[in-house]
Amino acid sequence: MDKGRESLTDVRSKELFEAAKRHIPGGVNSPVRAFGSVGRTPRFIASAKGDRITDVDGNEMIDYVCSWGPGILGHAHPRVIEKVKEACGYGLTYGAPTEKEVCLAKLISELVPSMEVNRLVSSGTEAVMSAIRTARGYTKRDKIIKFKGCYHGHWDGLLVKAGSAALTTSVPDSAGVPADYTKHTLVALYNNKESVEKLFHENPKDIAAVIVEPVAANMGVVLPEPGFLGFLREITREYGALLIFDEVITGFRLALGGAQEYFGILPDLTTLGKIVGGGMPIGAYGGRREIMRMVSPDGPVYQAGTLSGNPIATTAGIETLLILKEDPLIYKRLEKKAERIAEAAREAAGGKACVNQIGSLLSVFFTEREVKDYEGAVSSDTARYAEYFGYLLERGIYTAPAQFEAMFLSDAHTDEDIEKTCRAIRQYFTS
Ligand code: KE4
Repeated sequence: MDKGRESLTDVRSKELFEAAKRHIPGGVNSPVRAFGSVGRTPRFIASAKGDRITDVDGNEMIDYVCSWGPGILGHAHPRVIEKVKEACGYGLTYGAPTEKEVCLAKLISELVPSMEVNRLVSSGTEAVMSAIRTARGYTKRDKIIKFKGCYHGHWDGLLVKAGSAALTTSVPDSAGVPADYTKHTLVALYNNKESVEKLFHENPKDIAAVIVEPVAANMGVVLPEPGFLGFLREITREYGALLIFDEVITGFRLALGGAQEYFGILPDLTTLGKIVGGGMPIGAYGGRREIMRMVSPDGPVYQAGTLSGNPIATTAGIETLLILKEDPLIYKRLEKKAERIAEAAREAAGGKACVNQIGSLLSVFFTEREVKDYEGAVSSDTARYAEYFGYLLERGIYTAPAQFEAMFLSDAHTDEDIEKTCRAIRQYFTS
């Protein structure tokens, strides 16, 4: 048996996957879960606790997906579970305002001061589409700038790719999205100031907002070049457009106040998801009062949601944020864990891979180039990544099942499991 290879079966996962494919598109409720880009049967998970997940065949694995970010405290944190169980006894949803929504709104404003006023929704996508509608309502402009390789959920207007005319035009990047729905979406290049300046010069009075992942984590982890976020802050101010930080991943992860605290750049609007719900479905968007008062029922921008701010989700979100607030040293601990893995991978890869890491986010790119932008990211050898993923999976390490995703650390990752992971990564690169 290969060093560290565990006797893993996936018989039950295979059975469930076949059954799932008969009733669910691709057998999954979100495409990345299908393991398509790593060419394997997805593991159907039965339970999770701390930094471990256990699949339906009984394989226990160290989890670096953490449900794509929400799991910053580790799975099934006792305090969160206890509060959620208690809340269930009072009913699951009322469709009416509750004290917990006031509590979470105040907590979000306290931890992310630029979100003076915020609205809860049920996903990051909903937060993004609502923030953009608000920006358009506030500025009375139609165009939006997004960045190639950044992902902001599956809202029609942002499912775009650069059109034939270089970057200035965009065309739908999904079937079912009418060209009309993307004609106001302009595509720039991450970390490329000139591509943004060009779009503003061509559309000086038409751009409602620039939306950006302050740390790109959907082309793999790509850090903003020094000064890039500050540049976006200035050019949007200069042209009267709003700056939207999509902090669905970075919110409460890079720092308690998210990327805007980490980099010291304040956007006009922020979108949140993942951690804000503590594992339950919550998204949020917010910003200055003068902008958010555009939102119904205060203002003319309509947005609504049956389960927005429901008492169970807000319970999980509040408890998670309180735990993070009570223990700000968590961010140093998280960063150290990620640094250990990044350093092990960098050393073992010996230039054969590029490892980007910031805070508790990291990606191993199978390219000898430095990955500082979209072009660098897509130069990666995705077949090598799939092989690396399988090597780790067979040794009980569950990392992102796609090159263009991030690895997530949690406070529950033990030193022993981090060391086991570093050992397996070293073995991969030297095997
Ligand atoms: P949701 O609608 O999936 O809650 O959030 C959309 C979203 C918005 N903004 C950013 C920066 C995001 O990363 C996401 C969703 N992230 C993906 C992972 N790359 C979720 C995983 C999935 O799609 O299953």
